[in-house]
Amino acid sequence: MEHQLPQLPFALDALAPHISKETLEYHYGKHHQAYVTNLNNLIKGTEYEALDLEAIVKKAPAGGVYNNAAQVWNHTFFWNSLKPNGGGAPGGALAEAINKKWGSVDEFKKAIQASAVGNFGSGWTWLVKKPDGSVDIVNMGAAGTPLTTADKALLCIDVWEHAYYIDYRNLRPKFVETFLSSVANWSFAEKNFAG
Ligand code: MN3
Repeated sequence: MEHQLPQLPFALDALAPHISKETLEYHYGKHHQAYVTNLNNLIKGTEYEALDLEAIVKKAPAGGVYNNAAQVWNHTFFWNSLKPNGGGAPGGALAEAINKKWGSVDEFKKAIQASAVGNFGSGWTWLVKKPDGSVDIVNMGAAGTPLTTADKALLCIDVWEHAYYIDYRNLRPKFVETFLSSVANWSFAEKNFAG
């Protein structure tokens, strides 16, 4: 099957000034698009051609097919982890699970901020639901994704430099802080936690 760049769930300028239109033109329009294009080229004539995206991520060994498929899936998940006028705090059952693990939403925010800032090099910081129903923060490098683990992804932060360099230059801590305060999509995470 031919993989497509999904629609962004908001306008390119809808997250400004926190995440600029220019960042999204590159990050969505060029980086995410390139992963889609690369994946389509790599799977031509292979066993992966007939599989959907999640099946490819789960099946492909380390290498180009895996990297591009996982990056396509991760970026789509990341766009859904963002929303205009987001931030604030999670609610409902997710908030209860967060309180149980970290004591409070504020302590959780400190923990995910520290994890994302400390995720060395290019990668992803995930809030996940574990098989026992508890929540945790997982750092992954490169194209790492919870899809290949027993955990369920709830929300993610892309900490590749291309996610923040135009707006924040080298200041990843400021980018993560702004993600949490202004654009995190907690209703998406709550839905994933419930599902
Ligand atoms: Mn990215």
